[in-house]
Amino acid sequence: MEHPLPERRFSKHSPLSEADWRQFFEEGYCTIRHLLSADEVTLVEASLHHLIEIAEQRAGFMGRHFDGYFYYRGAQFVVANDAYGHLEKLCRVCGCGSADPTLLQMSRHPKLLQAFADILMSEQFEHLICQFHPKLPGDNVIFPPHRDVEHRLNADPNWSDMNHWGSYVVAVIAIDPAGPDNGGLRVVPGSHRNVGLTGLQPARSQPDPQWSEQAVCPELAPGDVLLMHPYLVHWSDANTGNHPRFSLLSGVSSPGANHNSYPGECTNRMLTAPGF
Ligand SMILES: O=C(O)CCC(=O)C(=O)O
Repeated sequence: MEHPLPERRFSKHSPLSEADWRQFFEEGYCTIRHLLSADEVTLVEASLHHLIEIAEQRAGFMGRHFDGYFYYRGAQFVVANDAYGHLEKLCRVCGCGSADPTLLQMSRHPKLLQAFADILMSEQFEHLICQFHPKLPGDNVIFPPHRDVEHRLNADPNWSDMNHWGSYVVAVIAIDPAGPDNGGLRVVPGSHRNVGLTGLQPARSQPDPQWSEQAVCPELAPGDVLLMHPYLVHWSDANTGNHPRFSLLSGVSSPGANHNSYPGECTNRMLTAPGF
């Protein structure tokens, strides 16, 4: 049976082809190749390395076995320290655009905003997520199976599906090559279907044994973007490879869907896609 599709209203400047757009609604995800240029990737990479240096310096003040978060310029660094009080792992930096203007700029890249407008069917949206995931080899950072809507609901029990098609989209911007060998994202095509806000259970508490077999791990090159539907089941395993898997995440919601503040002074801003 064909999955129903919304009416496409903002295709004019969108970097998504008709096939990409359909795939997003039919399978729950799609990719955009080379959204960032090589020069833009290099700039982002330098900024992300700087965030790691900040994490290493500041973690020293947090003490032995510290496992929690601290703020720097409004960005929330989620870290764990070892027995000597050194940084053991940097799990993520939420609201990282607060700490670095390049990251904010790239998380609001004009082409990305045009894709967001196309998916959310609105030229305006609220910027909620601007996040760095380092996923260094051996750091053992994992993201268990979940649907992003679970996080939206945890943050805001009054979260509303304003556009009736999920009202949220996240872009995972690859800064390093990403795939099954370095803890790449695994997505379960079609797992966003027949899911709604009412009675939603965490994917973790009701795992479907078929997810592991059905999951795919899209290979991404630096500058590529994976777009995910908020009801899509996804996860990532530890990076057991030899190369980092840096990604910059940017997530936006339909106006009126969210009623909570997200970490980072760069978040909760209403954005308008250019050119419409
Ligand atoms: O970056 C990853 O490996 C996982 C990201 C993810 O699952 C999320 O942010 O919802």
